[in-house]
Amino acid sequence: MVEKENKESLPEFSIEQLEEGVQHVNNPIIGLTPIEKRYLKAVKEYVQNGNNFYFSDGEARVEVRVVSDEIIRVRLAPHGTFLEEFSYAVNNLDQRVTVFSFDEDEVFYKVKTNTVICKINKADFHISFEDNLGLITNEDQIPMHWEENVDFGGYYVFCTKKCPANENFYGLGDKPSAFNIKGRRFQNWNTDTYSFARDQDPLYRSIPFYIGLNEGVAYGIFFDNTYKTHFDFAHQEHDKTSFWADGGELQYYYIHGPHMMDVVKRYHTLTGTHPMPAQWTLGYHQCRWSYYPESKVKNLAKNFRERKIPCDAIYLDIDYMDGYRCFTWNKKYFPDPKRMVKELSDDGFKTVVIIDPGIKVDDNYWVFREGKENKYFCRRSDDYFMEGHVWPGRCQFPDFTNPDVRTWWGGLFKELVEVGVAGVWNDMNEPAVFGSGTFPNDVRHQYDGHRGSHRKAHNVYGMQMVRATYEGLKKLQKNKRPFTITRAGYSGVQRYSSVWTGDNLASWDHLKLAALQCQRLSVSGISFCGTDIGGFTGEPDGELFTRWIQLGVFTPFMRAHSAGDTREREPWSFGKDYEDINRKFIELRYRLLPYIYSAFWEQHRYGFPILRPVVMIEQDVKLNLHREDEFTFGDKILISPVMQPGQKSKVVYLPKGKWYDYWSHDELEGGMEHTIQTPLDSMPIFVKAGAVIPEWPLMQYVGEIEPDEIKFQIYYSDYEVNSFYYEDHGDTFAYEQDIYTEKKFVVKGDAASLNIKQFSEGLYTPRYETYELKLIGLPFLPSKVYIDGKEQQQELGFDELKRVIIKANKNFRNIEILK
Ligand code: MIG
Repeated sequence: MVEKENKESLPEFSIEQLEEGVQHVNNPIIGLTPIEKRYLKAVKEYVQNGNNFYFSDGEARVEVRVVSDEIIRVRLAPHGTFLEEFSYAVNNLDQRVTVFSFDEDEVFYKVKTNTVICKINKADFHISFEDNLGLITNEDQIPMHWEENVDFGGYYVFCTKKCPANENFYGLGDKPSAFNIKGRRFQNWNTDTYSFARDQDPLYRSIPFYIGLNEGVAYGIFFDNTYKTHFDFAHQEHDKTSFWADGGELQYYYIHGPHMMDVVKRYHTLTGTHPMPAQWTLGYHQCRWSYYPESKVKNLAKNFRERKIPCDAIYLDIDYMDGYRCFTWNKKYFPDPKRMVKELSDDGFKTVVIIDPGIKVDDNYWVFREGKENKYFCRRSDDYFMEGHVWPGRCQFPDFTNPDVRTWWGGLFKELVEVGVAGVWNDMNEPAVFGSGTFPNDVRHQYDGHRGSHRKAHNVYGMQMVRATYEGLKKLQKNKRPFTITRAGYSGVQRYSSVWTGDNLASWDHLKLAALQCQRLSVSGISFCGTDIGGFTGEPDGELFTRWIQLGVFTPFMRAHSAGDTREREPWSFGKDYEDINRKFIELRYRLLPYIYSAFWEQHRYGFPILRPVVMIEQDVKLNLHREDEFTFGDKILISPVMQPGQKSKVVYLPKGKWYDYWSHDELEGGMEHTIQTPLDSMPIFVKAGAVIPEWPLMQYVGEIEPDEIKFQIYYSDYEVNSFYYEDHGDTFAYEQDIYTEKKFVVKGDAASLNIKQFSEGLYTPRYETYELKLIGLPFLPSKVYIDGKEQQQELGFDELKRVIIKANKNFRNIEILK
């Protein structure tokens, strides 16, 4: 909880100092010892080995690896020897490379693919990247450099790039700062930051990946280094961008664009995407620190059902455990957990429980004994156990970077799974320790056989914990999709878990930060994210809570949570008026679930981020570079949450094209701003013309009703638009064996007709037979409808919302609607 200055962090170098060559720096650890900063010198030779190219200045070597047509990796070995190939983040280094070639002229060596040329300047070892038309997208300002670390061994490693005047930057995970991060400096060191403030840095996660956007052309840099990393985006000097680390290898991936979307998709090809979540995990979740005893939990469940507010999951925070011992139950509060979980489940509620990494030092506690006997707990450099105080008192901590420990940990969930627990919430895994903040640097880790101190393992500790949890649940739950949430993480954590943004605050500024952080996480590879709706600490009033619920509908993970010392915080806690609006919006979430689920498929399968800030949609529009209110969920629904008290109206920018107001169906022209009325029971939501939006009938929880019909809202467009719709079993891994259906709709109209085509792919057969199609925005009253060539005898007329409703078989291929 306590924010602690990390002693080994470097003093702020001016980049001038870095440029002068050998430096004498006041190192905070060892006093005034002179430390030499070394730079790459002129290139003397090169060697090729397959898709790896090695350049040497006589001593230091640089590897340039062609990973794919659009991704090139650069590594530096100060004395010629590279570290062993290993990454927790990258799970697909051997991608398809079609053609690459090597070339040299007087000035440069050139490694070329179909789309990128990596140039190495022979005289000064500057590395640059350009596209196949010769446009330089990214180039070194000074050669890569390093500084020996006499205390720990290894090097501090540095890379400094040019920053053109009009370049802007995005990404970097969960930073609670303006969306465009130009002019800022950040570091990555996972930190428990209770009640964090705007611009506080670092927070809980380390995602050393950013997107540069200059004059409409984007590229990405993924600095795959688990040590404390630092990024300076033209903060210290307006024309330079630097990134550096306190250890490890200078190893980064250049990811070509030119669209931000391409960059993010390609980043996903390296680090993976989130597996398909179980459908229920996309419903509304209710959490609090803590709901206990059992009667309280049951009463909560009863309230949801009686008040008819949909809800899928109830969380048990740390008080369900016996003295905060993981994998135990407090039998006074929960005498028969299996029965309770079953009763909740009969009523449509999943039970999710919290787990912390700290294991109580207690020889009468089986988890501690097993960990001790098997030597699974972390140790200090002199072999003492790493001990620290957390909720249970004195604790030791499993070394999750050891694969045996991960297997053991995964198996510990056996009883919880037998009890019927449906999901596991991984907290405190930065790791957090009371007092000191986290582990000391000398703690040793197995690091999957690559060994390292806590300096190297700190930022991946939480990711490896949730990985162990995920993999354990996957085994124990047979073919069911595990549900995990984590607070800490490193790049690639999306393969194992969803993420919440940690201990935020009940304030209007934090509502803005929530929208910002979720957009940023989404473009940084972590789409399945959400915030504590209402704010963890402090007291929201009804208005703030309701506006947060509205934003929550459009965050991929939707959970209300609150600290133990706050007043009750359920959708009905602020009186009937608020309750009604909260219900209306939670119902909207449930109706949109098939659309939301389809967006998850696009993320899982193709690497499209779920939330897309407008700059990602129109990166060449100047004003978009700093916009942070408007974003889309998937590619068809745009929202602009209301984030100020008492706001009656809001100016909203819509990207080019035609849009419809979700509520009124009014048509709006994009490429401009509109003033939208924002009474509390509404929020600005827009749908792209041509969109086909699937909707479920209203349910109180996922699976309550097996729909006998799917409704689609079809928004008229006079240009062609594609939409995707995905279906599968909703809770198994059968989709990995192609048991799913991916549908594509193509919509195009003109003044007197509308054509809808459907294409279908995959092996899944849903139970329902028909579609109800609601046609919105038709510029004519139809008189004839043909489905697959047959004229239909359906009544055609506008309803009160100017819609025409028709029915069709789910397998239709072509619908013609004529004036
Ligand atoms: O030291 O488990 O961020 O969501 O409710 C606090 C109690 C520990 C921090 C989490 C919060 C959770 C709380 N936890």
